[in-house]
Amino acid sequence: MSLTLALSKGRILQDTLPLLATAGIKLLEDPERSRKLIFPTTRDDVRIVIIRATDVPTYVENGAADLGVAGKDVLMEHGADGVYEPLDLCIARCRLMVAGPVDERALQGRLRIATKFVNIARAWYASKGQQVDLIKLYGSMELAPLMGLADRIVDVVDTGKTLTENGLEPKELIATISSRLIINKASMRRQHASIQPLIDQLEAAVAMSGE
Ligand code: PRT
Ligand code: MG
Repeated sequence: MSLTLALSKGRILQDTLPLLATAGIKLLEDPERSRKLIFPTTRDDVRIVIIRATDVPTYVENGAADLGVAGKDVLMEHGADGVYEPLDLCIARCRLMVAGPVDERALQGRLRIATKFVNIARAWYASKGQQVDLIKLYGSMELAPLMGLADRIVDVVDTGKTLTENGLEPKELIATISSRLIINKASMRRQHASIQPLIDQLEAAVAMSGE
């Protein structure tokens, strides 16, 4: 039996690799410099697939990958009931925020909210009993208020530089975010003997990196 781990390029890959190294899992080739999508590792029984961040929960939920690493924002948006989420890897930290123009006139009527996180935004405003119009975007949310497409955006914020440079500011904090290890439920039963030690090693690595 072998394990397939789903990761996304960029910050999640960069921050997960050092944690995997402590479990003896290293890539033989740099995915950032390759067009391949499946990568063997130094462990014969572990391979890594590189996919879009938002696709990681789908692969793991359906068992196409046994394990994955995904931002809590992505898990909240996807609805992660179908997977186990045993470990906070404490990487790729950021905040999920409502943001809007620094200079804004008094808002009237239904707010127009532009976001790629429509489920999160819907739940957030529903919890406040506020009726809003949601506008689904796939990127560059910061542009929407500047162009008059929306009053506010819901997006993840790290340094806040992107907001500032576009005349926006955080208005409300929805959640603090970090990336989580997720595991397919059937894999967890069938391959417990190889998955549990991996969780334990990653947990130790996370604890070490926090010290
Ligand atoms: O980029 P792509 O469309 O392929 O997918 P993605 O954006 O979902 O993936 P990726 O790799 O960019 O992000 C993966 C995960 O990293 C997200 O799901 C978050 O959990 C986490 N993360 C941490 C972030 C950031 N920090 C972050 N800053 N994700 C995105 N950003 C964006 C932010 O929205 C802004 O547009 O980066 C830009 C710079 O942020 P500031 O605040 O530092 O200016
Ligand atoms: Mg991105």
